[in-house]
Amino acid sequence: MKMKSLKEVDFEIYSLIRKEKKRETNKILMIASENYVSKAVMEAQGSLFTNKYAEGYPGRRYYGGCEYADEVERLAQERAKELFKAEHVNVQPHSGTQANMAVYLAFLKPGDTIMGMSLTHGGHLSHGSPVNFTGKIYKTVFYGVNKDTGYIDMDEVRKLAHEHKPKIIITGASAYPRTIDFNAFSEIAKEVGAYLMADIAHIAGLVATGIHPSPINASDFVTTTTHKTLRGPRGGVIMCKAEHAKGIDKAVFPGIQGGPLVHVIAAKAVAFKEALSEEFRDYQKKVVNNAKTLANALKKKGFKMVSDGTDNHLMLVDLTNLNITGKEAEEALDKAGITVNKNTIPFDTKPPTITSGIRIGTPCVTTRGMGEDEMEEIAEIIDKVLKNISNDSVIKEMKKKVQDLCKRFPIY
Ligand code: DSN
Repeated sequence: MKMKSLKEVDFEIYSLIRKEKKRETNKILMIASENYVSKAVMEAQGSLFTNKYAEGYPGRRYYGGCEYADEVERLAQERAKELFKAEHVNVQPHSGTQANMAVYLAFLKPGDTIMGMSLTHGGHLSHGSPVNFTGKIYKTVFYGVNKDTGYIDMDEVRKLAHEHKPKIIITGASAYPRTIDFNAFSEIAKEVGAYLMADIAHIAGLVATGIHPSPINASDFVTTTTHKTLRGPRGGVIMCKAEHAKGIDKAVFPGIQGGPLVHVIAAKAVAFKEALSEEFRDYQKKVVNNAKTLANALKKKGFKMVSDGTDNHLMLVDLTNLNITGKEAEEALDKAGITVNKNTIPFDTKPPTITSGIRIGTPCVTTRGMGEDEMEEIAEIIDKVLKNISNDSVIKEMKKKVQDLCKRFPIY
């Protein structure tokens, strides 16, 4: 077979990749769940392991020719175990939601009660949202944050757990800026005889480097994505105690998935190796410092933060005092070259398509090498844009500043 380049075979897709590269290069990406992977991760993910079928697990596959796929998967497992100090790891889930789904399939029956953080308070779709399979298959109970403090209301968690006796309690969030007390969740789960699952998709990089407390000992299951703060390829992972290993592995394959994505598992292995380095720990420290600096700078300019700040890689800005919606803020910032996402704030009165807030994260800008000075500059730009959302000349002026910052901190 004569191999042709992408440009020759499909110019449309080739051009779109070029455009995306420009977008990722020339804009300041501040979506808290995104990151820039290393070239090594991309090379592994773009490798010819995409050609290989490997249903099953290392040493017990349903296909021949898996000797190298086995080695790849074993390396990924061993590195993940070392990184998170986990007893057992499954690196096959295609995504974070698939990882969660496998835990539920393994240990719950349809109609069982699951308890998770409300989506509008910062939780995730796969933690019981009515529009997700979890909300359709299981009975759901939601806890949230305290209205005054913005912190998870552990008294409410305990009260609801005792009242509803869930089979599983889910901790972990997509838009929660504060440290999660996994031990407190564990105590409550034990009191009511529930399993505890910690979904650390957002904070995995912080957990891996000890910057956020680890839920490994406190939980029965820990799930994560690999592409957020962990800075790997898009995908999921499940970690669990050895006693649950068989159930988890059977639930992933053949329970909910067929052939694993060996090329993605190879890229996960590379990312885990990178995450074991001192340099990665330093990166995670900077991610958190940058988030704190940005949140403080915005606060000084009069911005209101849910929970009044951040302990991790993200912040949730409550825009109600500015009288603009999350949607308007997202659009105005994007025009100036800063990409964030509109986000509901706890007790939001606006729908998720509009929202009263925006979520801002620092993993991408920190990967670019930006530091505290740049966070001050970004706060200045965000402030000017959001206080002048209809003023095109201010937006233009801010766009220039964004482009200048991007030039000083190239990505690849
Ligand atoms: N994990 C969500 C996010 O935080 O962006 C998407 O599912």
